[in-house]
Amino acid sequence: MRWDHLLLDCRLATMADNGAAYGAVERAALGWKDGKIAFAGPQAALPGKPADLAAYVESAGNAWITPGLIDCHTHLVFAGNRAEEFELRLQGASYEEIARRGGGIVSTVTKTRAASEDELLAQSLSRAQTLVRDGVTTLEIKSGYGLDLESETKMLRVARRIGAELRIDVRTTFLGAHAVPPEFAGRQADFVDEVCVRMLPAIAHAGLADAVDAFCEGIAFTPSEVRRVFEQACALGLRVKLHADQLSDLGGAALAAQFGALSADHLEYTNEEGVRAMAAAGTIAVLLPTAFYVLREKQLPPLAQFREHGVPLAVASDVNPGTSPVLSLRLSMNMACTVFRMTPEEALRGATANAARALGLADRGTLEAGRRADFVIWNIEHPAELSYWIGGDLARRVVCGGADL
Ligand code: DI6
Ligand code: FE
Repeated sequence: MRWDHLLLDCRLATMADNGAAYGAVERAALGWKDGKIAFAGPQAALPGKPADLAAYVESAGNAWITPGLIDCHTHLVFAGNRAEEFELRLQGASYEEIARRGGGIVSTVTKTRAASEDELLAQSLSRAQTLVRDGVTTLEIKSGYGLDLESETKMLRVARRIGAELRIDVRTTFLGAHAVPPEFAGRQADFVDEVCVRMLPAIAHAGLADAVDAFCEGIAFTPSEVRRVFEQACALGLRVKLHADQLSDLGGAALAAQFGALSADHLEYTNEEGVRAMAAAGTIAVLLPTAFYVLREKQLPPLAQFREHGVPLAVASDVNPGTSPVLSLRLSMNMACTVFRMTPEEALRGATANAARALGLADRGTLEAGRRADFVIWNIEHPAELSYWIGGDLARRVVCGGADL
């Protein structure tokens, strides 16, 4: 039962809780078989001679290796872009004003509906490819720019096809309650009905969604509307997540926790009661600093309270055409440090171990025997560099499920 592959002379940032910063193990080895890690630890502890242990043995030349990055919150599948809206915002219009005028999310809906499935794939694939080159091996993608059953399923199929094309793991999230589409203007309750009664069951039965999300906000859906969506999701056996407290405090974090949400995301305006509820429910806080930066928000998420109450922190890109046209998870990690004052170690844990938890995935996020062989070999001298450099070509080799990408 030899391993497929063994890397010697590694420096592992395992991100496991082994007492060391970054879960680091130096003078280490990493072996894998059938897509799973067989060994991740000190080279001196290898259970035999390298040549006897694995079919293929090579030296990593003392390079740093981390778990594959996990981008646990994106809206990466969409058509067109919103550079015009960017210009309007620079002239003083706010994100909310643009949304209320029928721009914003709804303008992306028009383009996404009009695009064929292949067009949508072509436009979205290159974005995903860019993330992967920067070290992403698991990518969450939300729907929410279709807003009718046919277009939402088209988006989710495109998301799955991205995973197949790039040989990464794509997790899909149904975000029907993202915005009210034009044909339901003035009939928001009817649209929530449509989401709950028609779209959710069809998407659940087609097996197209791994989770369900909603946008709880003054310009989007009320807590009681979100509650309806979540009740239906839970009845269909799907876990939930929530865009919560991004622009105002509607008690979104506590609402998410009440439904045992995998994560609550954004959280700039979350109050202490919400933080406590998340801690008690084991809900992960997904922080999205690039969206905060693009919107030039002022209210910082309550980082000190999350730490104090032991709420695990994840960091994601929130790739979307309106508030986060970012194509590097590492840039979001950089901003998590510079803008939110997280440490580089918290940022890396947020894009690996805690991002896995935000997706309900227990089989990845750290370098440990039995986990998926998803990892990145980096051109760096210290793991803090992953948050320090802005841009750059740092990933030397990206491996997903034991296969080189
Ligand atoms: N919050 C976000 O950050 C994105 N969606 C959401 O609910 C923004 C989506 C967009 O503006 O297109
Ligand atoms: Fe988002």
